[in-house]
Amino acid sequence: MTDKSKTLGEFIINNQGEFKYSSGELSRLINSIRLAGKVVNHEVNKAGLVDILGSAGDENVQGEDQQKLDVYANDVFINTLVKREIVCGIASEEEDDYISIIGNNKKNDNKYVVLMDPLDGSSNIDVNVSVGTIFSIYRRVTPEGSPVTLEDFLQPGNKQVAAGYIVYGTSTMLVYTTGHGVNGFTLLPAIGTYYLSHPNMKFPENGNIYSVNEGNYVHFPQGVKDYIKYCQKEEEDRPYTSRYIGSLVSDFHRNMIKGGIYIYPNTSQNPNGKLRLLYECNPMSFIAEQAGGSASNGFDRILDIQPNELHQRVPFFCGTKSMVEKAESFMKKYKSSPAV
Ligand code: AHM
Ligand code: MG
Repeated sequence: MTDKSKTLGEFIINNQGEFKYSSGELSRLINSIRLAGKVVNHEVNKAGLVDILGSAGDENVQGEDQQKLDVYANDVFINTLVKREIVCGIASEEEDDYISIIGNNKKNDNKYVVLMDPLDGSSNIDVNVSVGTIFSIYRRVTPEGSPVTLEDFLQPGNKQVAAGYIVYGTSTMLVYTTGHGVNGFTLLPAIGTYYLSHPNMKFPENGNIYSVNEGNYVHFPQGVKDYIKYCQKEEEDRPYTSRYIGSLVSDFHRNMIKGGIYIYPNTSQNPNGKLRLLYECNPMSFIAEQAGGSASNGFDRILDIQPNELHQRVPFFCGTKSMVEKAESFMKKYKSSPAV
């Protein structure tokens, strides 16, 4: 069997031995995410056909409008994980607080917690632009069998045991890592099976794409302004190409395949940036590093940040290693100056 005819199900079983404390629990968990992803994919794909678009009328905990599909995706992932009783806790970008899961036997022996952004880039849904699900998995740090606590969720990204995303794009792909490289699987919708289409994904050594919302330029820190000017300068292999979808999963996915950097910096209005450390930046950083890339807050490695709250935001520079290092070198010039 060639690698590419391998299904995700087969891949999970074949690679189960890679997990240090393998008991099949993590494999079952990834299987559940695969299943929930298919359900969400089905709904996302018919979004233009049914009356499901528009705001659900609620705001999420960050005060942003929730689209109906956000709510739907959040429910699908939570229900799938809760009903199958394979995690002890869940934290979601769409929930105010974490969820502790007690099994039917009123005891929970599961070892893993999941943190997720069930539908990232949701402002793109009603214009038919790709969106994605991002997930991050940790072993709990509190004793098994007891309810989870905040401590189980506030772990630095370097403690992740697995992370991944599903991109609902021109085709739907699930890309994930368990710390042994990154593999991408494409969904064949007719039969509902994911095939290993992108084994051992790696950022190309050099990149020439920069992805940043340049409309916010005036509010960027001087280091980012200077880096953008560097990207645009006619010299050596530059100017680089600018590509910004405004959907993190899609921007990251393209940059990982073609070579590029994604930046969401701190701005004068948002001193910590926009993206969430636990639901977006940590999982993407784990994947980036496993694919030979790099991720930073402009100064330090994202995966080494000790989180202090669930919905914490952080500036994000992620992609081809040499490009992230270059951007950091511009940031460091102004380290002692005010952020903006
Ligand atoms: P969301 O979690 O509310 O969807 O926000 C995250 C999204 C990212 O996918 C995207 O890269 C970024 O926000 C775009 O923000 P902006 O519109 O400010 O450029
Ligand atoms: Mg998001």
